[in-house]
Amino acid sequence: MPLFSRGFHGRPRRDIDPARVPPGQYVVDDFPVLSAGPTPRTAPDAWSFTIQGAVGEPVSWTWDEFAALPSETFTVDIHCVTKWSKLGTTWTGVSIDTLLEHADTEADYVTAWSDGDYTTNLALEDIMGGQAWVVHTFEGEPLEPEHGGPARLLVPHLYFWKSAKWVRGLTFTADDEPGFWEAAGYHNHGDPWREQRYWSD
Ligand SMILES: Nc1nc2c(c(=O)[nH]1)N[C@H]1C(S)=C(S)[C@@H](COP(=O)(O)O)O[C@H]1N2
Ligand SMILES: [Mo]
Repeated sequence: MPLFSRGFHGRPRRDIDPARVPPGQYVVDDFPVLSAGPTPRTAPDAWSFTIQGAVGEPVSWTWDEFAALPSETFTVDIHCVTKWSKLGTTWTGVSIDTLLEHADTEADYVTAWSDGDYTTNLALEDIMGGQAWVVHTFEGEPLEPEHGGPARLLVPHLYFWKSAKWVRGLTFTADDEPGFWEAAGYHNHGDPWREQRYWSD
């Protein structure tokens, strides 16, 4: 007999380190799907990734070329502005640092753009230095279309709307240009530790 019964008062959670949960968030075990529109289905052989805009020369990779770039497997916590957080998610993809070795720019901002017209804006300083990736694998499996497959941006230190699903490229811009949710009232930066949810935050 276990010394302590689990009882009927709710399932005890596996140990959650409260220091990993930003203010106002709760931890989920499932993986909710949040999409502003229908799920685009771009086959890998029709997929490419492009860096363009305020760059010396635009650069583009096909799926096979992208798959040949050095990749990383890493485990991070993700935080959605609708208040769920998921701890310890493992992804494989190419870091933005690796991609930017192929681009020449003096611009400070990017707009990530996706199949289905979604955009989100990011400062370069938020996506360099091992902070952001284009990922194609989740928990060792190809990323499901609902979660952004064949590939999505992952910027785990910002609210999850910055992690554009079905991402197809980055456009460098001299000025910071609000993306889809940023133009609709979400915070321009979106740091979960500072609860930067909406414009007024
Ligand atoms: N292209 C695209 N990317 C997107 C979204 C979207 O609607 N379209 N939703 C964002 C929001 S608000 C969140 S919380 C996460 C949800 O990712 P998930 O569906 O894998 O949980 O994707 C972000 N990236
Ligand atoms: Mo979200």
